[in-house]
Amino acid sequence: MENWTQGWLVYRHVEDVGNAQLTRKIKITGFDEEQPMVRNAVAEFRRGIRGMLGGSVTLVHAGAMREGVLVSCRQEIPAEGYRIREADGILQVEAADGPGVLYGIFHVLRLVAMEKPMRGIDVTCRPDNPLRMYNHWDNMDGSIERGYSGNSFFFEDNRVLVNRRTRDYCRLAASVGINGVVINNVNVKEAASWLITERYLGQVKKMAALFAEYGIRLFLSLNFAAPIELGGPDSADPFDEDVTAWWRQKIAQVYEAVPELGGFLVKADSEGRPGPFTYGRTQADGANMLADLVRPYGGIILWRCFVYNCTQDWRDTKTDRARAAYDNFIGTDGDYRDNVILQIKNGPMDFQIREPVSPLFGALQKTNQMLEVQIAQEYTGHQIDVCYLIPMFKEVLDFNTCAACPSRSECTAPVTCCEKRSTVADVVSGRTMHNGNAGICAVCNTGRDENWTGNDLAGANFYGFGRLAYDTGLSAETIAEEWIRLALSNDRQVVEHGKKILLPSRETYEKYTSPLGIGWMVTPMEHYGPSVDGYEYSRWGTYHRADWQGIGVDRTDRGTGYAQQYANPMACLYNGAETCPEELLLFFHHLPYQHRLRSGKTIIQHIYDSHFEGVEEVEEMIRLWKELEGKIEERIYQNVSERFVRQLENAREWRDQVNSYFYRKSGIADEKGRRIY
Ligand code: GCV
Repeated sequence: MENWTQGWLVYRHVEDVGNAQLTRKIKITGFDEEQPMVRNAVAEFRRGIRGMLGGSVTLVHAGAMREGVLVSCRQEIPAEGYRIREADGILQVEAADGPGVLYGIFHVLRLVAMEKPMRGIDVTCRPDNPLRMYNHWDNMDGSIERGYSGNSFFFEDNRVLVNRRTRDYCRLAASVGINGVVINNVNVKEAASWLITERYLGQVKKMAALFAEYGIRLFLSLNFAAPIELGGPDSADPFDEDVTAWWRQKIAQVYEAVPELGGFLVKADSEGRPGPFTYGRTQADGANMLADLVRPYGGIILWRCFVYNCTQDWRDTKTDRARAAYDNFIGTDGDYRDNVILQIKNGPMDFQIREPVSPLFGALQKTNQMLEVQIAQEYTGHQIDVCYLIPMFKEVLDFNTCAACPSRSECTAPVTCCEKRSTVADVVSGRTMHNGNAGICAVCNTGRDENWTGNDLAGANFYGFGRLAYDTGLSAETIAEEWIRLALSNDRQVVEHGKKILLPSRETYEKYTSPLGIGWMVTPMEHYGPSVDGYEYSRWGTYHRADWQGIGVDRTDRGTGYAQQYANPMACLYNGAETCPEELLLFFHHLPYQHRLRSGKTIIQHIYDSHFEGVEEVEEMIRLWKELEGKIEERIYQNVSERFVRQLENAREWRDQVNSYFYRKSGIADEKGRRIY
């Protein structure tokens, strides 16, 4: 029998801080009680209150209520938003639509779960981002590309699964405001191409309908070469009339069967995938062809910008993978239909533990943009190591692109801010664009493991991404605390220790892995554990360029010129070794080991120190975790403890391999005389 947990919706018994009286009854006005989202909200409410406060909840159909929850319709409230206020024993949840009702109820349940009194409350919430999505890289055979928590719960043996677990997934997603989900891998393998064929449309429809009950639109990843693969014309050229005719008929067939479908996600001309470049067309030509065909059905095309040369010669120091997204897309700015959104990875490389923000944000001025982050911990510890990623996503969202800066085209003295900020959050919220087609998505970290995410603590990323996507103003700490209280316990020590473990964990991981923004140094293909030269002489364009004198990639105007892809204030900042933020120093500069950082330390000493510190910090996390034994569910305690053993081993391996490597390259000893091999 397959078992799974309820994650942060476990609704364990909590103390009544005066909320019980307010939540014994629920009444719906202005909405049809039978509308699926409203019905699901009520069912969730009853289930949650029963679990947390005991007793039952009455659904009141008519007449006045002296105390209870009153859900009502208020057209003035923005789409997917809600207001919660209490007066005289009535807790009003007001919204204009079904998602608003669902989100409002989940908010109430969150407050009850965190033991927050609701008397006198008055809060209004609305989503900061129009699209808030999980992208799953699940394959039809049930495997998951970069999956670290078991097989897929969407697919098994080339079948689409729609069952109780699918519903629980929807509940988890909706509870944090997710409103779009791509269910299949962007690397659309043969079997997955069949998802748009008759054989599968029935099941896809079933899943899309279930998703819709929770305010979630289902999207599919599409193979750009589907016409060829599915027995249509022998081409995928977007300008070929036979090709467009094939797509027109195909898309009509898909939408007829699945009218709820949100649209398609496309990885084209990337890592061996076919695309418009194959036919001498631009990325916009490819995206627009599909966009025109899905428009009559209200569909959108999410078009990924992960386009680069993955057959580079490592001897070639001029080609720079970091430049690729910008070089391939900037020339097409303004060429896209308004139902196309360019989906851009947060950094120019590939989800490393530290990267600068992609220069496409802000540089694209007339194109809808969506931020893509990765909560699947491909390069950040495989959900064995703890790595709470919300602080990183906050940094990305807060990054000032300088797009609106008056001196964006002059090279003034490097500045870090100006009066007119234009952050990534501004861009992807659609606030700076005309039609509001924008948002955030995360490559998801779930699988069929009992606890959804492999390491229970990785649940904080699954939860936190959704919360942040809905409300980018939330702090990483607030989100961490919410998740701990909901998923682990309200116990004071659990909350405090939990935060002490989660909040610095991204920097801890960075310390024991690759230093100062250089990235990689991972075991090739697998991407867990150290291999300093693993990719150094490969075709992937991911080099550290270390020799006996120094390390780093020169991406300044004397090197690959990548720094110049940013608006001038940022370009100037990154271009100078003295002004470059130190955590990114080796991303932008090739420097001698003896180069002094602002701390007064040399680069080589920083490498040694940070690697020793990283391991010490893991030891401290383990110490804190051990103190929680008996205070949290035993299963969770054991799950995380077992992973910590592996994390410590991993951290030590990284420390020793990286330190020894650079000691051997540089011949410079550790000032503190510690053991280096
Ligand atoms: C789905 C990286 C990963 C690939 C992934 C790719 C992408 O290269 O290693 O597994 O492919 O990114 O984002 O398309």
